[in-house]
Amino acid sequence: MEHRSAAQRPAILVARRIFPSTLQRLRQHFEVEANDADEEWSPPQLIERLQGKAGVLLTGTQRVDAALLAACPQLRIAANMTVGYNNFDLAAMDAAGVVGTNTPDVLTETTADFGMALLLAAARRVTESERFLRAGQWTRWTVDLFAGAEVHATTLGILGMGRIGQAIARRAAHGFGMRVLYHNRRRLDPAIEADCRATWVDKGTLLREADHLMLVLPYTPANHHIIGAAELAQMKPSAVLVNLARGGIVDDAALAQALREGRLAAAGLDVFEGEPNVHPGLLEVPNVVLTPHIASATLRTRQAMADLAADNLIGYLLHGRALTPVNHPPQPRA
Ligand code: 8YV
Repeated sequence: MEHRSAAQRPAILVARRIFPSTLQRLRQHFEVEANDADEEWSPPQLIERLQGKAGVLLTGTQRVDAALLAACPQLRIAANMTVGYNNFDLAAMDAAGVVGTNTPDVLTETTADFGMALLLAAARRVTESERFLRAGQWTRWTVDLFAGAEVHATTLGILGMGRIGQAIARRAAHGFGMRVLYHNRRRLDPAIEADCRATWVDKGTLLREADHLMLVLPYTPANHHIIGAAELAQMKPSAVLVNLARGGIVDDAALAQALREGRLAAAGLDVFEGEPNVHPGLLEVPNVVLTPHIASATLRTRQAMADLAADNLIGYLLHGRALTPVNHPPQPRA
């Protein structure tokens, strides 16, 4: 452990409540301002607390943009405790010389597990039938009571084939005997395709041929509403749609309408446009499983994410090297 006097230790901000063990480790290296009350700070409040801080640990909801960077001249690194980093304005961070980091790998398998959970729950009507049972409506067996959609041996379409997409493909192909089709900007290496037993197709083919569609692509302005009314219309009416990625990738209003009109069998959604608000149309339809952005939420994985974010702060501010940077500013702030 390095021992530095308070005057020598960089100051950092931890913007949301995290695990005590991670905070304790950060306190061994830094002057830490924490947010034990877990308040959600507005952009001006965040800027105020960032004064004099060289680093910040964020949970992905606070934006790091040109205005914040200009108002926080001592900030050198923003360490997200998330794999997605659409809260970073990377061009502004590059221009300001501020490094951004994320937490890849440590959440891949846990998040892929949850993708399968949402697919199975939506296809097999788990939450819908549980609500029925809890409401005391289950009085007798009937032959088609909550008969759902088949999952095993069907065709899974995966849009976005990064680490999480690949982990889902392996589960689907090896565990559920599914045929896996994927669409990604870049085709995967043939060895990875073989390991995932996945075949690249264009987006239209993916939409038309998938019995179920899983969305695991990053949110970028180009991906805004990449699944909207036109794309939903190309999908099979018997299909289940799962969104594990980010709100805004799906047009939630169009999805609610498709579900209401029976143009799609069901959906499993962990992310929403404008979350924590959920489109009222989605709350009204029974054939949708809704979860509050918890795909990475096991204690072990969240701990690993917090630790990796902390390691990025320690690595960069004390040793000049971030572990998992998402940008490389040409002139980093000193
Ligand atoms: C996070 C996520 O839990 O890593 C991501 O990109 O979406 C989730 O794992 C969420 O962003 C809050 O930290």
